[in-house]
Amino acid sequence: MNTVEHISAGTLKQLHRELLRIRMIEERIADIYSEQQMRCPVHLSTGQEAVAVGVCAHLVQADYVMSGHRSHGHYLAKGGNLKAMFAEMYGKATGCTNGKGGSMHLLDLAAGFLGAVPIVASTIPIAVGASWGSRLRNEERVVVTFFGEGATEEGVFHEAVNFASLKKLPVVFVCENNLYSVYSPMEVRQPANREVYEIAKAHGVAAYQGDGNDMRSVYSLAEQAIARARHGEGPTFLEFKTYRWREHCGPFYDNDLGYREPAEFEAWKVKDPIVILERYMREMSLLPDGNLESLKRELAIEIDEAVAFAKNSPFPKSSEMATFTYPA
Ligand SMILES: Cc1ncc(C[n+]2csc(CCOP(=O)(O)OP(=O)(O)O)c2C)c(N)n1
Ligand SMILES: [Mg+2]
Repeated sequence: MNTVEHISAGTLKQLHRELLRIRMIEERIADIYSEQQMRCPVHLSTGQEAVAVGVCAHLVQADYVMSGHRSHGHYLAKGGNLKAMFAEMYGKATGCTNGKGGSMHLLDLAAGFLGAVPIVASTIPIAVGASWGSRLRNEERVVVTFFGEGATEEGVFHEAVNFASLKKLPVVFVCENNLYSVYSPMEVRQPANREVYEIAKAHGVAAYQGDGNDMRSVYSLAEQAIARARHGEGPTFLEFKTYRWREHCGPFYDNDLGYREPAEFEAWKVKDPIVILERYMREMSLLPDGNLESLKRELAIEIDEAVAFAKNSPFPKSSEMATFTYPA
């Protein structure tokens, strides 16, 4: 795939805003989690946000996105409602799944966010099925499914990629390879010298690898993959190398557990996707310092309002415990 060098100034500013927004939202979650009012587990994507933003920038409302346990960035980048997300995490009736799902079951049909499910790899076949269903109904849409590299170790991943390849479905498989599945590094899970994206190639799917911390790399690869899908050229698999900063599950850091080296962590922190994008934008004179402070203030107010909305919302009624569940 060619790299597209030119991204307009307006687009760069939008990408930067969304990147910063997701970072600030998840950092707020980390800050307030210890209040113990948010009782669901949280899997933060701090450090990985550029993948969500750079991919979803090419989607329209009618397109579908699905995700897994680490889904906040994907939900928000697809246009999910922030107030409904916080309310969901507080278990409130105003939450995007009526307060019954929590962080790992976000869903916003109005935004085309078809849902997140924490069973690793489970949404990959659902996304492919949604795409097949759209084809049968003559509805034109691209479906993007986000997952970690651990999901490629589940059998259903292969079945789903094979079927999408066979039917030339307009699906983009987006793998965020953050090097770990919980505490297990790649060395103990997959043969040496195998690249994850090569697995998709074996199923006859176009597959590419990019730098998940470089917004421009993500944006360009996603632009081409989504254009291929829209033009009937079939599925694409994109593997983005990236790194989760915080613990696998929860608001803290877990480097003290010893499963990853401090030097590795520090090297990835230097590659902060926000720092990389801001450096480029400053070189292009697109980011005066003053503007950044007012942008941060504006985003902080939006987050304050969403948290207050969530805290002030009612819990679901006990008489509604079984609604929207199966069997109801
Ligand atoms: C089928 C299944 N097996 C195991 C788990 C427990 N589990 C939750 S997240 C996770 C790690 C997944 O790693 P990866 O797909 O690389 O995503 P990451 O957490 O790194 O973003 C595991 C094993 C699960 N939720 N579902
Ligand atoms: Mg992983």
